[in-house]
Amino acid sequence: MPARKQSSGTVPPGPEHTRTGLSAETLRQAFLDNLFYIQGRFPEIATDDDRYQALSYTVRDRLLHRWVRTIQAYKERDPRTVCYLSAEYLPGPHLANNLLSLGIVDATREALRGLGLDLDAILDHEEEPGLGNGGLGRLAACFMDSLATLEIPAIGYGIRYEYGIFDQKIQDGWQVETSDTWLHYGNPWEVRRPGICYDVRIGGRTEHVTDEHGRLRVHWRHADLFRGVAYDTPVAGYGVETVNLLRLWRAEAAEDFDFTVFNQGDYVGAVMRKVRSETISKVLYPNDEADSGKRLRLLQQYFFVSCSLQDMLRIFATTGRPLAEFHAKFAAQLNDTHPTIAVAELMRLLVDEHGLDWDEAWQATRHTFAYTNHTLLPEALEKWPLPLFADVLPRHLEIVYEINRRFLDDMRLRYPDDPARIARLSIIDETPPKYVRMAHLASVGGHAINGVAALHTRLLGTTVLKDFHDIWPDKFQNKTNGVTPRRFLMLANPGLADLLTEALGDGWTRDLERLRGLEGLADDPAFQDRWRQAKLIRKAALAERLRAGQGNAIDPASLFDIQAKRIHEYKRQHLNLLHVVTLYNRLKHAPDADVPARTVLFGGKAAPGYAMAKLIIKLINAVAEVVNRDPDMRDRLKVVFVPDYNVKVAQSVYPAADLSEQISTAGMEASGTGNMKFSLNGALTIGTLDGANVEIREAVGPDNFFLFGLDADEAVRTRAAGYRPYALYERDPELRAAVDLIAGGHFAHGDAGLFRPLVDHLLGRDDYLLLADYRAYVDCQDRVADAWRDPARWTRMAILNVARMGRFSSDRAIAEYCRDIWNVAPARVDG
Ligand code: 7GP
Repeated sequence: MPARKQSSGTVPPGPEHTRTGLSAETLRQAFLDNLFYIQGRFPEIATDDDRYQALSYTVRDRLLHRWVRTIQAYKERDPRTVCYLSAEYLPGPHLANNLLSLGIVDATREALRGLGLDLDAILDHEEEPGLGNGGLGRLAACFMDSLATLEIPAIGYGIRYEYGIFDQKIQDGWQVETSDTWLHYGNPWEVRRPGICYDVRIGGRTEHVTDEHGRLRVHWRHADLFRGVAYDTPVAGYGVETVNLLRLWRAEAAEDFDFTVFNQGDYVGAVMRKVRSETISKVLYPNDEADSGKRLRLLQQYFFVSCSLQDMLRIFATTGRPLAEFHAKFAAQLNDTHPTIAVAELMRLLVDEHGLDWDEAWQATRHTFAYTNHTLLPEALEKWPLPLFADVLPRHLEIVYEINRRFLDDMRLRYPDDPARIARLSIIDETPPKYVRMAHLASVGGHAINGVAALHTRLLGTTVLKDFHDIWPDKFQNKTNGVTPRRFLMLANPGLADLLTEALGDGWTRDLERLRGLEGLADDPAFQDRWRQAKLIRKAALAERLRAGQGNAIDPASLFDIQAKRIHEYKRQHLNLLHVVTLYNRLKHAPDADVPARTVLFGGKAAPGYAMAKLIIKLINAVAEVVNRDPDMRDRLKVVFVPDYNVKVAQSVYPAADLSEQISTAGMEASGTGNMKFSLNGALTIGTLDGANVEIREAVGPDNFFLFGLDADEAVRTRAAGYRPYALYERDPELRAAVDLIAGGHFAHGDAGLFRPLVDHLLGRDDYLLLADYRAYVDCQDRVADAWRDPARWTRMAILNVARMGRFSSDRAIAEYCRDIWNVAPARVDG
């Protein structure tokens, strides 16, 4: 660990409290206490899990102390508070991160060593909360880390899924999904708050009545009632006293029994109703596209949003301020459209339940919310079929209609002769059966709209949300994503982190721009040596992990060429494979060729219903099977699929990479964040001008980035000009050979049918322009190989990459959100 404030040195002498003390001795005592009093065990018979739990409770006690003080400080000072509304969070394992935040990694290691225990073995035991699919959920977790570290008052609101993202097994080369039982051993990091719970109503109908003052009131005669109970997880800032709150909602039955049913003697029926309520927070939907039309998904969204807003209103009531000032207390961020029903729900709560008039409520609502868009893929833009929406949320539909009526009336004044534009802007898509367009609701109902990289924000304003950009150009902002250097460098790559601290001091951990100080060392041979040494250690560790898991022997000295992210056609794992097959063909034809040894690693899950993505996984494994046992390869080419890619695995993958594959079709990856994590760990990027790659290349310098392929505008033009992939296939012998080998069944034990759907798509439509980019990609990979042959040159490039990654810290991203969107300031918590 980088040398930072370690407890043993800073705590004054004298007896320490066993629940707050930070010295090795106190930690050891607390650990043994917890082993005994929480787990009911003594060291000789304790299991891995007992040790993990005992240590986690030891750390949790220390967090709670700061947590309570943070809440007290916020209560006294009543600061504006960020509420991050997100259906997904992918925090990764908690224990190591909390040790790091508290500055007690070394003390804990020492405490355990005294008992003959190894901290890393205990850390390895943690089952991570997989409460997200990929980039969007991980971004939310990085943001929570940075909010706490920057001492910003913040609450993350979401859903406590009982089953998170599925576990991935590979059987016969195919992905097989098994259920994620992350709560099986209990979760020491959460505190259940039975007292913080809210009723959530759905269905039924509305009644419009005039009250005794002649005011029109709406009564919602709901059909069903659930209850959401808060589960709180502390989120500790790094090197500060702040501990913020991640509050996830679990669905329960509003009453333990349905008494009308019970009275009729149907005990089992009454219990079944309870079970049905709990299904709302049972499982995370595994697609990273929208699951349009899924009633349960809409219920999940409304459920967590309603609980969160009711919670915000409860907190607000304690300030004694008038409700029309709600927005002065809270800045609520909509993490994509999943929580967007919040716009209608806040209106409902303010108008129907709290009696505000519409205009006042609308003013508060618009100033509360802001919307982040994470994708341009049309299939991922959420729209709810109107009949479903009306059935589940009849009152909200009325509110959406009213919002839309007022909005479109304004727009008709602005565009009197343009009904087509009015139809495009409308929150309601009139195509039968009609839909509610959630991105439109978010755009109308908030004060800011942001994309997650410069290119993505530009495309958002010129394509998907162009009509909104025309009316409100100032509402659009760019907020390029960032990643936390704590988890993804300090925790994941302690060797490199130590080297950086030695060279620069430890200021970079909270001010990543300071990495720039490395530039002067880029050509220093001694520093380069140590740099390579640090990289080699992580590569050997990953190799060992994979050997232990799958029996794959891979050579740490080879070039580790890694693509790790969700499997999707637009991310083009199969373009990477076309390169692998091309290398394979070259080596088959010239077995003595002098090529540097390469290990190509893939990791990632495919949505269970996405057949083509699953076929790509099968193809990766099929190619691996043939390539890895072909003696002609002589260990110069290896292909490995790393199963069950999650945050924990990612932390061992990023530090081991030499080459980072960021090869999506230009214009399709909103930002990417893996690209930043790889680069921050000293991998060089081969990539297209897509998402944040554009800015990464700008930052590290074009000479230190392997660029290839069409840019976003060229991609559009290529498609418009009548793209014919087959002609490219015919023209390029290497491409043809690679495609033919796959099509002919070489990787399928002779079965020419297996990969036919994939090949047919490439030769027929090739929506993601693989063939258009193939030649540029393969040639660029040759340049990669050339650079790799020259270790001094490669290492220099790697050092410069890390030196110039400062702006991709999520601390920078969060500081921008605070300044430009949320208008919030730090509230320091004193120690
Ligand atoms: C992802 C984007 O695909 C990725 O490019 C970006 O870096 C990340 O969000 C964070 O902004 N999108 C999702 O994960 C997702 O689920 C559907 O998008 C709404």
